Amino acid sequence: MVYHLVYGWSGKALYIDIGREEYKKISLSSAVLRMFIGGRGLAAKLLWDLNPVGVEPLSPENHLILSTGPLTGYPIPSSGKLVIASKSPLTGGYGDGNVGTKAAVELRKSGVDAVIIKGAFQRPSLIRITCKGVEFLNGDEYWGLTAHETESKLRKEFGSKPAYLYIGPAGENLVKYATIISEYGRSGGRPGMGAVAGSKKLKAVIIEGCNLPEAADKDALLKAGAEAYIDLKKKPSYSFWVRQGTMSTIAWSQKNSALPTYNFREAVFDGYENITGDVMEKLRVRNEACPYCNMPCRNYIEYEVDGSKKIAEMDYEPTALFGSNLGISDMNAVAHLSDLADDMGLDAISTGNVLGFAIEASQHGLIEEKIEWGDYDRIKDLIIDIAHREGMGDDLANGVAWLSRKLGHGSERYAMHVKGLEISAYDCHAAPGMALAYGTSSIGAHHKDAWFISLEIQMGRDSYAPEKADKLVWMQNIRGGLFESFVTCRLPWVELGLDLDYYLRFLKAATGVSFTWDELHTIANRIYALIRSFWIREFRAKGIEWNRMFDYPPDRWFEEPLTQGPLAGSKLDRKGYDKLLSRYYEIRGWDQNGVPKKDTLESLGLPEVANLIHGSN
Ligand code: PTT
Ligand code: SF4
Repeated sequence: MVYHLVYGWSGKALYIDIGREEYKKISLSSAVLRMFIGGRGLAAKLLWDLNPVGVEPLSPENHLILSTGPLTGYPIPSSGKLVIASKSPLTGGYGDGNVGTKAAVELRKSGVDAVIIKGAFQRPSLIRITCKGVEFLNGDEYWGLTAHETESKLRKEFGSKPAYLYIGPAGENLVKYATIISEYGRSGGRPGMGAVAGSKKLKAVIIEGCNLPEAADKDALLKAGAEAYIDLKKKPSYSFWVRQGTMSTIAWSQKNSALPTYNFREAVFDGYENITGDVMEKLRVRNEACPYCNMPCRNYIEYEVDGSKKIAEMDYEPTALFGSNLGISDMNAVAHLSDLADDMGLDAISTGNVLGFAIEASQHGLIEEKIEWGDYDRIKDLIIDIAHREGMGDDLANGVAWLSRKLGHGSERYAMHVKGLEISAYDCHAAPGMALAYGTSSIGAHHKDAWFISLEIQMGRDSYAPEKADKLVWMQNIRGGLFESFVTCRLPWVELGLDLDYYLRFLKAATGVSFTWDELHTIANRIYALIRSFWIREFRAKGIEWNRMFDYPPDRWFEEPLTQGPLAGSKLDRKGYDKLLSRYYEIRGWDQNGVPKKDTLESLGLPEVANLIHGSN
């Protein structure tokens, strides 16, 4: 294969067939890198090209991808991020997640832009990636360990220099929303990337690199990075951000009737004041940053559980989903449940949703056992049972879409998911634009692609104006398309308002390419069209034709108005949502079933995708 010299990228991917214990480096052409950039874009392209159509997600033929982008690991704000992607066992579509850890930097230093893992080990194993190559190691002694135990044992055995990505019991037991964990509390890959690793009997990836890829203009990169770091520190919200990070969102969501409460039945919670950023701040013992970040938001608190003191990392989403969504108003309890999710290797958002659904279903008599809101002890045990697929946990491990299909009796109405992925922590009874963001996100209901509700508050909560769809596409392109492909943390822009034009400078200095915003938006449109096509291709392989109903949020938000708080009486309007969705498709160049049109795919440089989706004539 021809190797194209490119700055800012390595121009290579490491293809590891773990079933055969073989590996090779493959070239990534400069054309592909320029069309998809890296991270999510590159992962989507690799999955489209390499995965057999209709592959069973938990079979050896499904590929697990770790990918970085041309900005990852350089000395610019918050560049220590990595994408983990695969076909999802939870949704059957494209799935990915983002982890902020040293693993991102070590992977960049290992001489490749992506690692592609195929096959399955016969017995529990580890892989070690260094600049010299790949080693396949026995993992028997690691299988069965929790995530925290795994990190500690890896550090003891391999030292503190390498970085580690690994699964907990949930991944081993193929829980459909198991994630991949790193540095004890970083969790990535909500739609079951941990289960994909578990199905391959891959307990951990150890990465130790040597050199970052050469940048086109190192001095310009250092200069732009240094300016951006200084700018960030001068931002008015900087000091509040480093004190509370994402935890300040609890009070914000309560104030704005967006805090998921009792399985998204309500959007305000009576006990919210016990789980706020202010409470967290009082218990905080330290905060940490992902690599190259000068606005640390990883807040650790000391809390008490069963008479002993422990440390947990606190973020908004797990706090809301284990707190208000389950009727728990105690910071110690929420901290312990969040830490347990990390230790088990479970996605906290999906776990909180599944438990909320189970409590509600039990109250409707659909589950034999009566589980009460706020029953911390039972909830704690259920999390462990889910991770080990024991008792009721075996069913709960399959996610709310599966569960509601099994239980029936109208429970689909309050199964809070889109395309099978459980909803993250923003209630949308009074937020049609945010509902559309969930409806059209690339992986199912996740706020990663667009935290639209912040803009929606300025645009009018009850408005269905078409501008909301226009703005949503713009926001998705930047967040879900570009930050996920650069790959850097988006929060310097989202939370502190770092000027986006810095990223043009970073890209130019890293790659030598003078990207324009027009070109970058075209790239993002391409990534969205390719990911949508991936879903369509995989659903067709199961005999399901794609239609717009896949882009709808759950019925609860349309049918059961809020009964509490200043927005009591609010619910979504179906016709209004439908109009917004139609407008969204129009802007993206997709037909009214949500299928990218043939000429859209062709104009985005995806003729082979157009042929597969629409036929060749
Ligand atoms: C992310 C999702 C989020 S998004 C949160 S809190 W958030 C939850 N965190 C979990 C956790 O912790 N433990 C656990 N067992 N499950 C969890 N599930 C949830 O996972 C995260 C930060 C945060 S904190 C956010 S908003 C931003 N996300 C970014 C992103 O997605 N892309 C990007 N380029 N930059 C981002 N910056 C911020 O990173 P997923 P992380 Mg995570 C304990 O993984 O699958 O993407 O889902 O990434 O390293 O933990 O950083 O209020
Ligand atoms: Fe990590 Fe937070 Fe910094 Fe983003 S802002 S890089 S999530 S510490």
